[in-house]
Amino acid sequence: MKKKVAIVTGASGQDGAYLIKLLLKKNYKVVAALRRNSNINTSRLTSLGLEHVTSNFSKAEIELTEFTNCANLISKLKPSEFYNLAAQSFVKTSFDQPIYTTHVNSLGVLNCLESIRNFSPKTKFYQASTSEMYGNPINKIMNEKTEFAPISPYAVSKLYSYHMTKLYRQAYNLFCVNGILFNHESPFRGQEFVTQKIITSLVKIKKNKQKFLLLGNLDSYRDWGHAKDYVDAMWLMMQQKKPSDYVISTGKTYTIRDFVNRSSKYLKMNIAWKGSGLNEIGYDTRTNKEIIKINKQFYRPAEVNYLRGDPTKAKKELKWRPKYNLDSLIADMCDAALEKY
Ligand code: NAP
Ligand code: F7E
Repeated sequence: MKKKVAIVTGASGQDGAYLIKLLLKKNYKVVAALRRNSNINTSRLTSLGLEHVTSNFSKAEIELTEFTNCANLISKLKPSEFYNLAAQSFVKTSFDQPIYTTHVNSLGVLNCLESIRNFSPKTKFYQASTSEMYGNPINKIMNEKTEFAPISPYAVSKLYSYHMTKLYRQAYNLFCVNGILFNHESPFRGQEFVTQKIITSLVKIKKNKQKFLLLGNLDSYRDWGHAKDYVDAMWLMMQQKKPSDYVISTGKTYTIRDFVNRSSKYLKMNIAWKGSGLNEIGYDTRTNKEIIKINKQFYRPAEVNYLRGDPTKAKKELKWRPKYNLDSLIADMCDAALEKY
């Protein structure tokens, strides 16, 4: 039987690497779509053994904001599945670069959708939508029916593509799905995101390679899962008879402070807190040394305070079964950091 071809944008990112590995395991021919960089930045792919071109794995250049790049790649390969994971994905940066963020996260997605509509209408399309689109709703648990009220340029840009993805499904009958994914982490998580920053810093502090961990708002709640589980859900969405949108989350939520406490416990560090607001500190109870400080620069102009997703639809319709919980996610990230540093 002829192998299915899948294109994955954002292939150098956290999810891209895990998804490509999964698709290759499922016997796809995979094209890793990457943008030009002055340095080779495919270390995540390399660490999964994906360095060289093989009969099933190749690389292609794509800059999402360049329509011709999207159109040429899609019209040439006419893939069975197109996973759009590329984005300016850091919420804080979106406040400093709102126009760039919108170009990539909104118009870039429209470039892909238009290319599929015009040149390969049988291609199934996955859009990496996000729980950030909810903002701060009244509901304490969010599902596919919860109203969106985005409060960052990132979230607004993603809401545009969410609606476009839905529109191309409804207006042109294309197979287009939105995965509304809540925060997901892994040893591949970028250094600037809070989970990786906490774990990497605690490991370095433990090994006397760093003095302090500087954080922003400790009181926001996040629903954190493992990226490996979440790429399974992406693939499952694309195998359904009918395209639809799905929330992917754990259903549990914890504060940033909880995440620090659980990570330090795993690393056998004893941290206690004192003070409040900008004056709060975390200190090592054995040495009395201050190791965590709050710094205003890590606060955002507007904050999503509480995220907790209801994955009932995905569990029922996709039979999605995540394997990790918060503690096994933390263990995986800590073990990787301990080995690295
Ligand atoms: P990530 O690690 O930041 O990866 C983003 C990828 O997009 C990188 O490969 C990056 O390439 C690429 N990219 C950025 N701008 C591009 C452009 N103009 N043209 C082509 N490629 C571009 O993100 P992630 O955590 O894997 O997330 C994957 C997707 O899911 C993103 O769309 C993100 O917004 C969304 N999402 C993530 C989460 C989460 O918790 N991780 C939750 C919900 C939704 P470079 O390496 O060259 O920079
Ligand atoms: O922040 C707080 C911060 O940057 C989480 C992206 O993948 O998930 C991610 O977005 C929370 C926020 O992720 C620091 O204020 C405190 O409340 O790890 P984060 P995010 O903004 O939730 C969503 C679903 C996506 O779609 C995004 O692409 O942690 N926080 N102190 C801090 N955050 C950071 N980064 N650094 C701090 O020092």
